[in-house]
This record gives sequence, structure tokens and C-alpha cells, in this order.
Amino acid sequence: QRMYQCWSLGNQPEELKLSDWFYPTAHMNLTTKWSAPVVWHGTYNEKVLKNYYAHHKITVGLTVFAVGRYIDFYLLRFMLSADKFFMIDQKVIMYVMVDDFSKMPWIHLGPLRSLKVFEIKREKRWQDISMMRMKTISEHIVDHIQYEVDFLFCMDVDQIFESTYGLETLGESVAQLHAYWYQANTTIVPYERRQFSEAYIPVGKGDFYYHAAVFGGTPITVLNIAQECLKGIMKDKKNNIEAVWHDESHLNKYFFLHKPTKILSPEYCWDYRKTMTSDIKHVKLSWDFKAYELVRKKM
Ligand code: 2GW
Ligand code: MN
Repeated sequence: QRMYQCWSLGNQPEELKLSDWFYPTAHMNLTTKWSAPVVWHGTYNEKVLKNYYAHHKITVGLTVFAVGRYIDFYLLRFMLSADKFFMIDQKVIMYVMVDDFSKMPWIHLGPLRSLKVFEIKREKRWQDISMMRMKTISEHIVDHIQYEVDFLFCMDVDQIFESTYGLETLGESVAQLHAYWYQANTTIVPYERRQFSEAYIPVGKGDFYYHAAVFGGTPITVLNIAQECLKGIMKDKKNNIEAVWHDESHLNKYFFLHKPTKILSPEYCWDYRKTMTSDIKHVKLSWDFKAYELVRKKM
């Protein structure tokens, strides 16, 4: 499958060795049972991708939210590292949603990058700050993002790009394996297990536990993801229930019902506080420090 995916890009095969495509690692799943690629470092060929996209110009969008103290704690590091490592040599538009323009850091971005900052209203509960991102994302895709980018990523702000996060991650519908659960049997992952929630996934069902800190795809697909998750969130509110991991539970339900076309390995969202296993070769994005104690009390 992976070979097919790369070959279909219309490259010059004579330049390529098998080792360019693969490096076989035990226990590493390279495709899902519905034949979606699972992207690990070393399973793609950067040259081929670059060559392909040199003839197919694209713009990639990146949404990020920073509300309250998250502006001070995380936003600058996230943006500076994205400027450096996210889609190098491609056009990028960063969509930054803050609750206070005046706290927006002053930042110089590289020549292919542009920035759109929006002011959003601050939700009272942190759970709603997180969940209601789905509403804002939907609105902005409908209003303008759909006309501005070819692919869109939506990310948490409490993370830092560490190395090239490139074209290999693009796809119609992209999901991120959660660093804590990628080796676990799905019977023990923290899906929502109460059947009265819209996010309910029965024990024994489900494919992977995905991390809501990163999801993406084409704008229309991301719109569908965000709208469906929002519907689930609002229905749960009406029924007085809140899914165990908020928007993440609803995202997991979405990807259970609509399989992602590409999955990113935990190298694309790693937590260094977790013991490094040998399958993690090359971290592209890592979790920033957790400001729970600092933040959650002060809010
Ligand atoms: C969140 C929790 C507690 C206190 C504050 C906040 C908070 C979040 C905030 O004060 N300001 C803010 O801008 N946020 C935004 O919500 C920010 O973009 C942040 O990255 C996002 C999710 O909150 P975070 O990163 O603190 O939560 P995590 O890292 O535990 O996130 C996972 O679980 C969440 C649901 O509980 C989301 O699904 C998230 O996408 C997951 O990565
Ligand atoms: Mn986070």
C-alpha cells in the first residue's frame, strides 16, 4: 500500500532503493486493516514528495487556539517552532485564535508564511475552551479557510515542533496516534464507555486511540470532522453528559465511524516524559510542559 501511495506520485523510480521506502521494524504497523498508511519516520521518501509538490503548488493551513494564560505559556514557542519546521518551503497560513489581541506575541515569520489572528470569546469552563474549538474551526472553514488552503491541520498549542514536519503528513483525513496508547489493546484505551454519550464506543470496538492534539485533512473533510464532533458535544450537553476526554472522545468516535485515510505515528506528537521505546526514531513534534497545576487553579 505504501509503495503504491508513493509510486502513484509520478516520480522517477530509478533513483529509488527499497531502503528509501522502508525500514522494517518489528511490531511496526505500516498500514491499517482498511489500507491507510501509518506514517513513521523513514517510511516515506522526502525527495519524491518534494518533487511531486514542486509541480503541484499547495498551501497548508494550521489552526491553533490560545486562551487565557495559554497565550503566555505556549503560543510563542509553538509559532516559532512551526515557522521553522512545519511544511518547510511550502506556503503556510497560521490561523491563531486568541481571547486577547493585546497579548498576541510580536513575531517575524519566514517568507512563505502568513498569519491571521482572530479574537474569540473566552469560555468559562476549560472543558468548553477545548471543546468549543470545534465550533470556531467549523465557522472559519466555512467563512474563509476553504478558499485559502489545500490542506488544514488543527493542533493544540501546548506542543513544540522539533524537526521537519512535512508533506508526508498530508492526506484527505489525517489522525494522530496517541503516544500513551498506541501499543495498547483497544479494550483498555480511554474511549467514552457510557452509552448515553454520543462519543460512546463499545468495549471490543474501535481501531486506535487517537490524540486530539493533531488532526487534519482537506478543508471540507476537516469541516465535516469539526461539525460532527460539535454535534456530538452539543447533544451530550442537552443530555447533561460530558464525554470523559471531551472533544478527544468525540474525535475518536468520528474516526471510528469514518476511518482516517492517513495515520501519523507517535513521532508526530511525542511526550518525552514517556519512556522512549525503540520504535520512536525521530520526534517531529513534542508535548510542551504541562501547566495543569499553574493554570487550572488560576482559571
Ligand atoms: C485547558 C485545560 C485546563 C486549563 C486550561 C486549558 C486551556 C486550553 C486554556 O486555558 N487555554 C487554551 O487555549 N486551551 C486550548 O485548548 C489550547 O489550545 C490547548 O492546547 C487546548 C486543549 O487543552 P490542553 O492542551 O491543556 O489539554 P490536553 O493537552 O490535556 O489535551 C487533550 O485533551 C483535550 C480534552 O480534554 C483536547 O481533546 C486536546 O485536543 C487533547 O490534546
Ligand atoms: Mn494539549
